[in-house]
Amino acid sequence: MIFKHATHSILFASLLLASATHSDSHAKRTTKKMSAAKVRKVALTSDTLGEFANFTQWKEVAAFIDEMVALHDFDRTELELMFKKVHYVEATIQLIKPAPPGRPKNWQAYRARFVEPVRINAGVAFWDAHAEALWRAEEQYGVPAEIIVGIIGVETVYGRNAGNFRVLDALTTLAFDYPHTPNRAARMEFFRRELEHTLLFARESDIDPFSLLGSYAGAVGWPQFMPGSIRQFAVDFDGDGKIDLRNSPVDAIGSVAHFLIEHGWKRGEPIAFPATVASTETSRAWEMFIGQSLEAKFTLNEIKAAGVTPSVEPPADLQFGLVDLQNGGEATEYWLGATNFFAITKYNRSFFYAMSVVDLGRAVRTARSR
Ligand SMILES: [Ca+2]
Repeated sequence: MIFKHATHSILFASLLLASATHSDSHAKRTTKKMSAAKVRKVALTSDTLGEFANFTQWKEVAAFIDEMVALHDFDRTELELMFKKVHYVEATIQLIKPAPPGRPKNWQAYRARFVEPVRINAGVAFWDAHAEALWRAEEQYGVPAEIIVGIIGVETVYGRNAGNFRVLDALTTLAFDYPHTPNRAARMEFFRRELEHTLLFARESDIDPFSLLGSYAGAVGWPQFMPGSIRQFAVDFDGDGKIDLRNSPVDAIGSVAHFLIEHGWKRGEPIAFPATVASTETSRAWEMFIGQSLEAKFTLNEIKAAGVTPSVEPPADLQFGLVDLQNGGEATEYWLGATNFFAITKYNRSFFYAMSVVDLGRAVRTARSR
């Protein structure tokens, strides 16, 4: 569940501009201080990730503490003690920065990173180990096992890449020292709210907030839920009385299915249909369906009339959106995405992501049936 919807070229240009006018030199100082030995240590253990930044002396952190005390009745002294122990993690700043403009988007190259033998074999083992929970999630929520298997595989290779950053460190760093991008204010606000959710989740679950580990962006566990999503959508699917997405793959399975249902997944409905588009200059009316919002809101007749031809005839009573999967210099692939396709894009707002989930899930199911 990571967020990459910025326009790369614009972002990169303004990053260069921003670095010249950056008044808070903290980020730069920490970069310089990262010796090779330090970097090596950072890579080895989560305990040593980052360094003390005295966050309690940051004006914005003090304001955040005021807010938490006023809104949620947190104990000020406890919060101050906690923020004294939070580390500044330069790596999160580097990793959150958008990639510099590079090669054009390439679906086949993207897909090859996720639909490959290591991940497929791990998916078969995961499905075998958790067949009962996957079946139960499918029964209860109507989300097919292969879609849950696809998501957890693309997210973390079945728990192998769940991340070792302390969520408190990552979120505090991003909430108060986000890199200077055009959407900086919105991103900082987002991470502040996630930090708030982290504190609330820890209190509600009676756990030490420092015990939560996750990605550089604060996404937790096998399914990489942000803390806000944990509070809203995660479920205790193994029935042990607590939600633990890092140590309970069964909780992860139920939570992924519940997330999809809450984002519009419809039991029994199809996901996507391959299609071709009219190619003459006079018949490119279908281009109006490109770059629309992430929902299926057009009738089949509307889409066909604009020059899109499904290769397999979809049910006429469903609505669709046009999915374009660009392949660099090669021909773009087109699909008609139904509501369930767009439900997957709510997990990560990317056509490439959603289609990789579908393809990995199918590849695992096929491998398992051999
Ligand atoms: Ca549980």
